[in-house]
Amino acid sequence: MTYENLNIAFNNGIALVTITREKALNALNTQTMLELQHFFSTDAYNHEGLKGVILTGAGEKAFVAGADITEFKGLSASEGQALAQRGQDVFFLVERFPKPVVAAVNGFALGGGCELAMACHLRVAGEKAKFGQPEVNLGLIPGYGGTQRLIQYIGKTKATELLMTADIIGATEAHQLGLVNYVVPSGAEIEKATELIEKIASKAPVAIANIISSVNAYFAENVDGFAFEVDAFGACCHTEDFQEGATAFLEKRKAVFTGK
Ligand code: DAK
Repeated sequence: MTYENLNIAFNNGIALVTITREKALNALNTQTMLELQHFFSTDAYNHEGLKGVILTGAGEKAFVAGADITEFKGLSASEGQALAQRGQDVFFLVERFPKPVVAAVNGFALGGGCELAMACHLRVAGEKAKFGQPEVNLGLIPGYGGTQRLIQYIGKTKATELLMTADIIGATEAHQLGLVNYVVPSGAEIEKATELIEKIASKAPVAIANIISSVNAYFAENVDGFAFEVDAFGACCHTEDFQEGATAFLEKRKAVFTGK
């Protein structure tokens, strides 16, 4: 696929994916969603030695200022439902990607942009970043998982308030609420995200993939997370990396993992 709205740069095993609709504050139109879907279902899997993915927005103003409002005027109920389902499916691809996906939030993360950041495994916010779910201002509710993931991150009390008031919060408050992992000076988001991915890349890849799926299992419908963890633990025991990790500990040396 030729990407029109994503710039993808692989550097030392890290994919830096930049949404490049700066004039529209990187709003998620249909094409951008298709490109994200394609990347997280094919190219990201096909890149040998990938350590992780950083998602960010072009320019200094916005990570993503929401779904593209110009596209969803006049949708029927069934069209809206179909669009929400497709969007949720794309964000599940991000959330279920077996390597770390870090959002480098460099500005507005509103509506679908906040939802995209929440679908990532970790979030690094620049100090000028702003978060919110302002859909009720448009007579809508979040459709890409925002009502669910916001509660998962910050709890029902504050999430309900933000969802109903459409209030926008800054990076420091987002950090205090547990919505973001780190706040860094503006411009240092990608550096911090890279540091996180490099740290995670020094661990056993199969274990990391099983952390991601086990954490996701906590929130999945009809899944016993504890039983899931037992199976995931078993899967790790079966790996060469577990043998290497345990042996390296006993030999008092640093483990060298191969992902097998
Ligand atoms: N969509 C399209 N264009 C957008 C946009 C958006 N979400 N946000 C900004 N832009 C465009 C503006 O229209 C403007 O375009 P031009 O006029 O220059 O052509 C350009 O980006 C710069 O924006 P502003 O001139 O407004 O810049 P300011 O600094 O004055 O304000 C702002 C920045 C972020 C506060 C403001 O742009 C703003 O309030 N933007 C909208 C934020 C918002 O409400 N986001 C959408 C949340 S709703 C659905 C599923 C999901 C969703 C919807 C439906 N279905 C399944 C149906 C999700 C919806 C959302 O995300």
